[in-house]
Amino acid sequence: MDDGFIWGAASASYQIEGGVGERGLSVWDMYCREPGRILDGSSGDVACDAYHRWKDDVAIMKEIGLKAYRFSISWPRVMPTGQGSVSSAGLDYYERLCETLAEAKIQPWVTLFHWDFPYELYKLGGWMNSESPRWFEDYADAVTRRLGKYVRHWITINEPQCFIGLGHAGGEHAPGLKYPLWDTLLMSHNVLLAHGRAVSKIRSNIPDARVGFAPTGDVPIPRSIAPEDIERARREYFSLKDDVFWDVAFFSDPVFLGKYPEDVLSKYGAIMPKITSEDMDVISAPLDFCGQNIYRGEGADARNHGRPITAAKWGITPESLYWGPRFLYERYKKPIVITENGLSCADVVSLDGRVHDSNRIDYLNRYLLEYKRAAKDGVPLIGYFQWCLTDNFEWSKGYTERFGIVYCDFVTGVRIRKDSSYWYADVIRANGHNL
Ligand code: IFM
Repeated sequence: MDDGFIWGAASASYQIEGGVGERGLSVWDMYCREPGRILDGSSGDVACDAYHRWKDDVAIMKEIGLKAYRFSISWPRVMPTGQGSVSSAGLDYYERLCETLAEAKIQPWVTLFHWDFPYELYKLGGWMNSESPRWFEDYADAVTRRLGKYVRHWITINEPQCFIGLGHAGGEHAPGLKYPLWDTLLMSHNVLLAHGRAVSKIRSNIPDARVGFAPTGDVPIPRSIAPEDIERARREYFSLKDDVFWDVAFFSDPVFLGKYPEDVLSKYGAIMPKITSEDMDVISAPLDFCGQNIYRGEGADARNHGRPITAAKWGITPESLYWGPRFLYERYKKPIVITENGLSCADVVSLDGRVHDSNRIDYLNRYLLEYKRAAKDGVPLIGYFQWCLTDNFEWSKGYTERFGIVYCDFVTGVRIRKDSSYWYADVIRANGHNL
């Protein structure tokens, strides 16, 4: 990879922090308390206890040689009721983390929102409330004022597909609602406005900031490299799906191109909120990079019985890390950062006290080879964030899925580096030349 390529790992506040008594509540706190919502009946109340054990995590990151750590800020930790008063203790926590990362020469990449929406704002209508973009802007202001001297890289919002699509339309994630489409289209528009307002706020508080956002979506894999197959996959990637929230273009075209896709407007225009050109100017405030979370592709071998899958039963499709970045770069013309990629495995601690996650090494190796191929074919790649540093609370799956390169014992809080973390350390040291 180019010099300066960012090798990182990622995490999210609700999934790792715990420290629930030391912050305001989020919709995930409420959702987890409702019986039957989480597969193993658990919650993020303690999780990896990173709120108290963050120094252990930074020490491990240093051992691995990570160049960057992507983590998210808990909005209700910074603003317990989501607006108004700011908790200086909450911000102190993130400031100490950033300081310690700086000492370890690890760049912080901060995500402002990774799904833990303040419960008090939810009671006011949440993302449906037309004030929600302003709430988010005020929160972004408080965070960037305090952390601006440490943090240059910012990601506004993680995977709107999930917290709108799964959270407010499908009912499988917090807050567990099944709103009609016109409401969720309105919410999506407010989320996009919130993103745009936060971008401007970040830039006014931190003039040299580098800003992006981190949506997701499965990548159609061309059947062959015949131009017509490539074109078919490209078109499919950016066209309307049965579920509009999984259309990559639905969230990314407004942000990068300043307009909603035509197919969305023609199918749903009548139930979309009123959209003004001023709105679109706010939403399309220029970004520095195109972040994308990519885990899998679709198409190529979907009918192949016995094809390789992860513990979460997601198809293993390394080519998604070639075609996704390539298609995104062609359409949005921004340097690419993979803001999440990884897999869950049924990891165990072996009798020798170690975690031998050879499946994860194989997966990461294959995906990174494809990512490197994209670079060779001219796609500008800035970085790669493995998901995730430590095993953690995997939303409605609770602790039944382990995605980390570091094992977490959720009873004792003890961390054990998995084999993949040693392998990843070698890749980082060689800047990918050993792949
Ligand atoms: O754990 C999640 C993360 O919070 C968002 N992206 C996908 C990951 C794995 O499911």
